[in-house]
This record gives sequence, C-alpha cells and structure tokens, in this order.
Amino acid sequence: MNVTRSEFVTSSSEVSQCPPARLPEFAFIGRSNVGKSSLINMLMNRKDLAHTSTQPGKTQTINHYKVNNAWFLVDLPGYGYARASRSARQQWGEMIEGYLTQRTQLLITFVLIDCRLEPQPIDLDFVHWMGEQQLPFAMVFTKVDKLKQTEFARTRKLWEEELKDDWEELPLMFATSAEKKTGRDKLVDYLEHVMKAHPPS
Ligand SMILES: Nc1nc2c(ncn2[C@@H]2O[C@H](COP(=O)(O)OP(=O)(O)OP(=O)(O)O)[C@@H](O)[C@H]2O)c(=O)[nH]1
Ligand SMILES: [Mg+2]
Repeated sequence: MNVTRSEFVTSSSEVSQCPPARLPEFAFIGRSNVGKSSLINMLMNRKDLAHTSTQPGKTQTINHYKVNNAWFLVDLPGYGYARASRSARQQWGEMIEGYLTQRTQLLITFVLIDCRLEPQPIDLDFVHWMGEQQLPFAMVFTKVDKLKQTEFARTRKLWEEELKDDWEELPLMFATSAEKKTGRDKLVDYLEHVMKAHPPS
C-alpha cells in the first residue's frame, strides 16, 4: 500500500472529542520518549507532521492523522513520565482508558517498547491490562538502529518468555527504526491486512 496523503485532523483531550468519522483507526502507545510520534511520521513518510522531542512528555493529547483520506493513525501521550504530577497521571489514565475502551473503530493498538530495555514492569502492566480488557494489540520494538541484531534478539526473547505464561498465543511483534525506516513495509502491509479483514459495515 502506498501512503499518498496524510494530514493532521484534530487533537482531543477525551474520547467524545475524537473525529466522528467511522474510519478504521490504529493507535500508538507506550512509554514517553519511546518513539510513538517518530514512528507515525515514518509510516506516513513525513518529517515532522507529528511533533517529536528529545524530552519525554511531548505529546499530551489524542492526535488523529488521516491517511489516504481513508483511515486514521492516532498518536497518544506516553506513560511513565517521571516528572508528571499525580493528577496529570490520573488524567492520562482516564483519557487513555476512555479512548481505548470506547473507541469502537479502533482496530489495533500498537504498544511500543524501546528495544534497548529488558521488559519493564510498567510495560508489562500495560500489556496485561490490554489483555484483561480484551483489546487487540501488537508490539512494536523501536530504535532498533541503536542495537546489534543479536542484542535485540535477546530483548525479544525476554519478552516472549515473560508473555508466554499468560498468553496462549504471543502477540505480533514488529522491529522498527524511525531513523533508518526499518520495518516500515511490514507494518504498513499489516495495517492493510487488518483493514481488509475489517471491511466497513
Ligand atoms: N535513534 C533513534 N531515535 C529515535 C527513534 N525513534 C524516535 N527516536 C528519538 O527518540 C526521541 C523521542 O521520540 P518521540 O517520537 O518524540 O517519542 P514519543 O514516544 O512520541 O514521546 P512522547 O510524546 O513524549 O510520549 C526523539 O529524540 C526521537 O528522535 C529511532 O527509531 N531511532
Ligand atoms: Mg509523542
């Protein structure tokens, strides 16, 4: 699939403000600074349509980007931002939980994981919560340009070990680098596959 057009649509601070269009939608979530906004730019072949930063906590709202006039990519604020206040964390929780559980056109959420880190409790908790809520997700390891293949294989293995006790089937896992555009084709092909499996009703 070619991405021929991409545009920012809207920023929302709660699910009720999200675009009413019933187009297929894919969301990106993960720890602050893991590379959600960078990955969205990479998928859309844009340099800085989604705003990125070296500092965590850049994306604060639910951001919809329309692609090929037909589907949405959604950039979400990250979790685990150490300097966020308690009330900010609570607000984040309400906004994200509302969005993920109520947005019926959301087909798959991609949970992004920094490939350099061993499985962290905060990511495991989030993945388990997705499982409990029966929300479909896939995992995306980011920043693979920063690791040797063998090192990344180790992190991936550790994740598989962590998950295999709780899941009969392991979630899909993608390896990406927004810097080097690694993994773009596989991810875009997967989006296309998911949309074909969910024709508009
Ligand atoms: N080397 C490398 N750096 C990356 C990659 N992806 C993102 N980065 C860098 O990581 C930092 C954070 O990227 P963002 O895309 O803003 O991260 P985010 O997950 O959207 O962060 P928040 O919006 O704060 O939650 C930036 O400095 C990016 O340039 C990658 O694949 N490789
Ligand atoms: Mg961001």
